[in-house]
Amino acid sequence: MGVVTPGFTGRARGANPRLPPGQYLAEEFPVLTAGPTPRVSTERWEFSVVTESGERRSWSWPELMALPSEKITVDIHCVTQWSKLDTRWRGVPVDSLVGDLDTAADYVMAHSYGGYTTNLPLADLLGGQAWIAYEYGGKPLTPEHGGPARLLVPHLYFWKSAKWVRELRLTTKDDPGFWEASGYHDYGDPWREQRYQGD
Ligand SMILES: Nc1nc2c(c(=O)[nH]1)N[C@H]1C(S)=C(S)[C@@H](COP(=O)(O)O)O[C@H]1N2
Ligand SMILES: [Mo]
Repeated sequence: MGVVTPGFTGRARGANPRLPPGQYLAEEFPVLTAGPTPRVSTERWEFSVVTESGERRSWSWPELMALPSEKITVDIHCVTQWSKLDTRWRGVPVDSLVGDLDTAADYVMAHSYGGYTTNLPLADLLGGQAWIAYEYGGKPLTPEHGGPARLLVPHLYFWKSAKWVRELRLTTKDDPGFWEASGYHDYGDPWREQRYQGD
């Protein structure tokens, strides 16, 4: 080593500043699902938030649709290294679903139809950082991408954005979810490249 070839001194040279380390730009929208795609009709769809003491709040599809929603344009980053910029969604902020619940919980386990789980700090779902998203690109979210509704937490790696989300379970302890239990990072900040446990 010791020889520096001009033009190759920095990997970041000319790189898109919106791309976290180790990521590349995807034009398409890849589908990443562990297992089959659950088909959940909006008639039987239900979403709940449950506190550590067992207090439960549930919303039917019409009830979710009746809540104020937001249009969101965000960059998303998958741990398999694709990022997609300026993705457009509509959803209900998690703040309005969890906001005034009586809880001392610091963590959340998101549970999906089909059995997928992922863990996050409660604080990362609040403050306008996370949504229950039901539209993508101006259209209803397709089943492949988590429709009728998915969690959207764009500031963390995209495996935290649970598709077909069914329940947010508030907990006082940080238990690992599906990917976290097989070695993926508990937090998953793409800007700190927290891909695996220990990163
Ligand atoms: N229920 C469920 N949610 C999931 C997954 C999954 O397998 N099941 N995969 C995760 C992973 S690893 C990624 S990168 C994104 C992919 O979302 P997409 O298929 O819409 O691109 O969903 C996340 N949410
Ligand atoms: Mo992923």
